[in-house]
This record gives sequence, C-alpha cells and structure tokens, in this order.
Amino acid sequence: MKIIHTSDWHVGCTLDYYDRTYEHRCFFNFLTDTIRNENADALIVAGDIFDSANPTSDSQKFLNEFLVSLIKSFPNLQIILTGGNHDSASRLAVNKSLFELFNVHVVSRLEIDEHNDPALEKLIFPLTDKDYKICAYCAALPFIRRADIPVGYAQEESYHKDSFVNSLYKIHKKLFELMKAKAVNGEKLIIMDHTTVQGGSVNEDEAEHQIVIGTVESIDVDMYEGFDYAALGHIHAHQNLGKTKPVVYSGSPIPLSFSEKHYKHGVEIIDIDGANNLTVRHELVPRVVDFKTIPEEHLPLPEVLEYLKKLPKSDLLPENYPFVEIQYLADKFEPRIGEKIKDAINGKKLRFVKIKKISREKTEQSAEQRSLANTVNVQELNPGEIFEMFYRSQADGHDAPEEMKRVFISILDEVRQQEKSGV
Ligand SMILES: [Mn+2]
Repeated sequence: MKIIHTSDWHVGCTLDYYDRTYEHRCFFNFLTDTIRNENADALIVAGDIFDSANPTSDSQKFLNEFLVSLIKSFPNLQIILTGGNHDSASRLAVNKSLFELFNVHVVSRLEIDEHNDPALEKLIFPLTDKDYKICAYCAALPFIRRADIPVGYAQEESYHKDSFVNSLYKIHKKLFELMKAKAVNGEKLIIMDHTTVQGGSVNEDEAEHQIVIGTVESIDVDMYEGFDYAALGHIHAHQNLGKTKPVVYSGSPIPLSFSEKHYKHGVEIIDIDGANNLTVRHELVPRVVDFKTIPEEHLPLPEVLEYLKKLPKSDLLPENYPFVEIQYLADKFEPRIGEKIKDAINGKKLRFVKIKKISREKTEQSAEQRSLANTVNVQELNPGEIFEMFYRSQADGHDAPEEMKRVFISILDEVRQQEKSGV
C-alpha cells in the first residue's frame, strides 16, 4: 500500500499581506496528481493545517472544497489530519463528524477518558490496501500542550526530569504497546506527531548548526523506537532524523518565509510492498512562485537602486510574480529608503516583501553567526528555544545554565496559567 505524508500546509498564510492561495491551489493540484499517479491508499497530514487559530471563512471553504474533491476523485482514500500548534483544536474539529462519514479523520486534540487518562485508543487508525487488508496502524497524535495532560499523569515514570516530557514519553510508550497488540500479522506501526525532536535542524543546508538542542519541550528521537515510521510536522525543513527506522519531517509544501526559500519542499511517499518492506522517498513540490533576494551581492543603496531600475521586463502573470527581498549594504542612516526602493521598482513584475539591511559589521561576522541570524523562523520555535537562542546571542554563544532554563519555563508556565484563568 502507499501512504502520502505531508504537514505544515498553513492554509490562509500570507507573506507581508500578499495572498498565497495560488501557491496552495497549485500544491493541492500537485497532491491530487500524486495521489492518482501513486495510486495512494492514504493521505496523512501532521499538523498546522491552517496558519491561524482563526482561519477566515474563505480559508475554511478552500480546505473543505479540496477535501471534498479528494473524496469524490478517490472514494477509497483514507485521510487523517491532525492539529498543529497553529491550529485551534476546537475550530479544526468543526466538521469532524461530517468528514468521518467519508473516511476523513480529524484529530485536533488529545482527548481525556473517564479514568482521567489520555484517550489513546481513539488515536489509532487501521490503514488498508485496495483489498481492504490492514497493512499498517497509524497513531495520529495532535500537537500536545502542557495543559492537555491530566495532573499527575506520568508521576510514576522517570524518563525525564520534566513532568511534561515524562508524560509525552508515557503516551508514546502506551501507544506503541496498544498498537503492537493489534499488529499480530506484522502490520507496520506508524505514528504522526507535531513536535520538536532533538537534533532536528531548522535549516537542512546547515545541518551542523543544530539549533534545536536541549530545550525542555523538545523530545528525543529514541521516543519513536519500535515504530516503523514517524510522520512528523512542525519543523519546515525536510529531514530524516531516524537512526534505524525513518523519523521524517516532510517539511512544509511551500516556503512560509524568506528563511525557508532554500528548503526542498515536498511530500513523502511511503510504500509498504507485498513482502512487508517499508520504503520512503521525498517527492519535490514544484515551486510556482520564486523567492528572490536581490541584488545577490552586497551593494550600497545607490547601486542597489540603479540595479532595480534596470531589472529586465518579464511576461509573468501576476500570480507568478516573485516575492522579493531587497538587500543593501548600510553604513549610514538612509532617509526615505522604502519610498526610494518603491520608486525604483515601480511597474516591475515582482512582489516587494522586505528590505534586508546588511551592516558592515555583520558582513565581518562569521558565516555561522550570519546563518543563525538569517535562517530561523521564530514562529516555528517554542519559547524555550527562543530563550536559549537569545541567551546564546547575548553570552558569546554560551548555553544558558540549566537552572536558568528551569526558571524561565516555570515563569512561562505561570504566565500561561494566568492567561488561561483570565488574570
Ligand atoms: Mn508549521
């Protein structure tokens, strides 16, 4: 059987107020073609379906129409969508019971059962091939927030010093046991998760700069031991972190920001063959709108303005106009820079997104510092990670002491509790 794994669609996202619907529509067309060409049996989407917890009615309609088109074109396709940190658990679940009728399962939150335990059985779905033979079991874990875990849930466990991470370990272990008991005929065990795994890099081209390290809310890759495939979402750069079995971030299908323009955006095609071997390959999503940083060289503003004025004409349609970041080398204050740039690009077929000021000092910084400064999408990091990055930036690259991280997390928890209780 074939399963397609993707994540982080962020339907409804904009880039500096520019609409991205065209790119999503092209992606949905690509996905439809891929499901047809691969003769896929299942589509699993690991979180961040919408960009916002309050998607517009247009965004919701757009997603619903796509799902309906899939149901019509592929009546036997099984679809599982999980909630990510960008999604609202209750909003994503609005059409849950309707979609259930058509083999589309929406798992937006971790439910709690009558024993005050996470309702893990509800997260497990059998996946079948064309002959209705179960080939795999899929555990669909949505993004889990601290507040989702019942108080005292993993008290007796001691995988980790942080009680939240301890709970996550317990959930994964219990899910594995439940699934293992079902898989009496060697069915494959797949887990969907929307989380930060330690060692995951936010920039696949610079894998040595592993930014996501040691934060309380990130989990170890060993948590997926025993599973045949972990279908991850949350980090937008495609990567496989598995040591023996695949633990894969499919990555987002389109770049959400300029820092993601070099990512190899795509989807994963998982194949379980007749001999029960599982293989996976990454299929690239064609880039329909370019992301350009111009000029490529670091030039002072007057030369940049000349360069922009001389940009050649193109016959692109408006929906294909590239997103453009304009960079210039700054040594002094430049008044009215936005206006000057807008004048220089007037009538050019591009979408101006932002100005990137390169300071002379910065060009003298090490390449490593620059890549750290330029490649992190803050929205995809949790507060603990941002705190650690900030600490390192202020402390010549030294890691924050453990005690300080704990204090930060406890303050953060307190603030969240206060927000929840409306204080
Ligand atoms: Mn995301």
